[in-house]
Amino acid sequence: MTAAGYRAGGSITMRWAALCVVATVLALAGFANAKVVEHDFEVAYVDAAPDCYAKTVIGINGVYPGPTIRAVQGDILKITFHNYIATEGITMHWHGIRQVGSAWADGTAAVAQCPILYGESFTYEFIVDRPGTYFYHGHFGSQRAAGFYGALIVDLPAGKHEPYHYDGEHMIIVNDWWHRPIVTQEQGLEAIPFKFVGDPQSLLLEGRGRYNCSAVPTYTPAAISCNQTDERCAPHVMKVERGKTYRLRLASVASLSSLNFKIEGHKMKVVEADGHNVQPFWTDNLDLYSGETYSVLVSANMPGDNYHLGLNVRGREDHNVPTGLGILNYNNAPVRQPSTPAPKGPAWDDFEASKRQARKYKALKHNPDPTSHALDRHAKVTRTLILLTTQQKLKGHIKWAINNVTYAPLPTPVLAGLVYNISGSYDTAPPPDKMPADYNIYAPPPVTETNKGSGVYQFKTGDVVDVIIQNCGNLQNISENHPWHLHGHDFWILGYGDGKYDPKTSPKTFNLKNPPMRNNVPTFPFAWTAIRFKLDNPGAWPFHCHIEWHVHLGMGVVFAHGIEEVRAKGIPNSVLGCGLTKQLFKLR
Ligand SMILES: *[C@@H]1O[C@H](CO)[C@@H](O)[C@H](O)[C@H]1NC(C)=O
Ligand SMILES: *[C@@H]1O[C@H](CO)[C@@H](O)[C@H](O)[C@H]1NC(C)=O
Ligand SMILES: *[C@@H]1O[C@H](CO)[C@@H](O)[C@H](O)[C@H]1NC(C)=O
Ligand SMILES: *[C@@H]1O[C@H](CO)[C@@H](O)[C@H](O)[C@H]1NC(C)=O
Ligand SMILES: *[C@@H]1O[C@H](CO)[C@@H](O)[C@H](O)[C@H]1NC(C)=O
Ligand SMILES: [Cu+2]
Repeated sequence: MTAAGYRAGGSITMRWAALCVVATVLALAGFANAKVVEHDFEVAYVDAAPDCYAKTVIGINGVYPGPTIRAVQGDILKITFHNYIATEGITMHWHGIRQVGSAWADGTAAVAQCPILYGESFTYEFIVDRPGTYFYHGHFGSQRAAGFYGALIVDLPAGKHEPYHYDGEHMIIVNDWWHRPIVTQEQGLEAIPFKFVGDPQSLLLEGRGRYNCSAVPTYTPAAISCNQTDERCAPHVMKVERGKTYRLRLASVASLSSLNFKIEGHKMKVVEADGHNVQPFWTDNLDLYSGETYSVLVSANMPGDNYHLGLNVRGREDHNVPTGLGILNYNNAPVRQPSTPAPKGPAWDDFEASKRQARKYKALKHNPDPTSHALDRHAKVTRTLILLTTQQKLKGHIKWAINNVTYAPLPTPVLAGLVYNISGSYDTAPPPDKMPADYNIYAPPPVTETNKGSGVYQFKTGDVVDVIIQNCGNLQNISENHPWHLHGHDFWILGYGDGKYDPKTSPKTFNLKNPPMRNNVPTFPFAWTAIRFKLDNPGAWPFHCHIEWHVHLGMGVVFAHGIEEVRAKGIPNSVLGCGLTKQLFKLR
């Protein structure tokens, strides 16, 4: 293991035009004491045993999960990745960071940049302009599911305070976990017949869970991999002192499952969602969809020494996936998992409970953070997209499609394709804005064959866009949650509605008073979700289901705007080199 080369307060070297952009933004935003936060991340396969079952994962500086990055609002992050994996390219996405003025640093393979190849290094350089709870994760293939992620926390500058009080804080990344390698899982999804990844073997808190090794047949190769006394799968412990209040930051990097988090005997006051403070509300269980982050306040005001932290599957039949367990430990008492029953939230199919909770999120009236804009309810909506999400087939392969197009990334990054106007780097025909008005969402598609595409929804800077995501059933007419994540922008959540979206009546139900601003939103079974956002950050930005296996099957689109501005500022050559960008260097 190599120690991360951490340096703070270093001087800014004007290496790229892009950095000048960052510096300008910095000066404009008036972050007086901004510093440069640098890290060196060496990426390699490492042996891990998150749930007692040894497995090769993608580690950073020899560890899994990756190190927590901490910075102050306004800081410039300069994170250099060195790829030591001989057989895989890598990229890193900074989830929830809008990349204002640095679209090339968003870390999405096929959209923002070329993958970082074996033996190569690449530096991400961007400003963290908003305080909050974020995370970073690989965005090439399904590498997030291979353990390639970590936390990113942005603090308020000294002297500024959140509109809530706490004495200490903790961070827990939650995840669902499989024993089979991602390449095997991906191959199954692409196969005919389709082989689904199935239920997770475990649920992890901060990279720790527990698989029942006695269930593994002895004298099999699997038995050698499973060791219940391996200390790497000792439960995660959250230490508290009685009488104090803690800010618990949570993030879900789950590949498939919607999750629900509980603390035995304790209520949680939800105060932050996806980097925005929200109107506080109390709950005894918290739904977390993949891609979401939260802060909850927990008062350590109970007698006793140890309480369960519990994580359960929501939204899809879990076939008894065991509760992921951690421990809330008081006053340094001896740590032990309580013998009380594991905490359980609502039943997996209690969607009404999830909808009630989703509707509790409201924007804070007086938000001290000016980057959390309130919705201008008089703003003219310049375009409305109604995106129907269906499961269909492409020459026998199961796919997810948006308005009858399954997104198939091409090898040239879309941003470079647009900036350099490279013919053939994406489909120039724009994908459809609307679903067919007479579409029956309560039945599988009448014609299951879909179309493969790499088109881009192009907008003008300043456009205000409403996007309706219409969820329906899969090929078996089973409808599930899909959490949607937007890169480069936050959006207002205007509302959720059951059934089919009606352009005439549904908008009347929108919350235009205090919609929360977020970058992630769930859709519920046979229901629609409406969001609005302003295109004010030039670049090419994916909008996709955050379920790793769904995006792999084409459940996403790309939005772009302001390419002239990106072109004027320039993108670094380090993001080029693959696909049709090779022609820019006149390679033979
Ligand atoms: C673990 O698996 C064994 C064998 O299947 C079973 O007897 C035991 O009850 C399980 N333990 C737990 C805690 O589930
Ligand atoms: C299981 O892990 C413990 C603790 O690391 C170690 O002492 C023990 O030898 C391991 N057992 C096997 C069978 O590898
Ligand atoms: C992009 O290239 C095409 C030809 O491939 C040309 O017709 C078009 O005008 C170019 N667009 C811009 C913005 O340069
Ligand atoms: C699909 O499921 C929905 C919701 O359960 C149901 O109302 C509908 O009748 C089903 N459609 C078919 C064709 O089975
Ligand atoms: C989707 O596209 C396929 C292939 O072009 C076509 O056969 C089918 O009718 C389309 N479905 C809808 C609902 O438009
Ligand atoms: Cu999905």
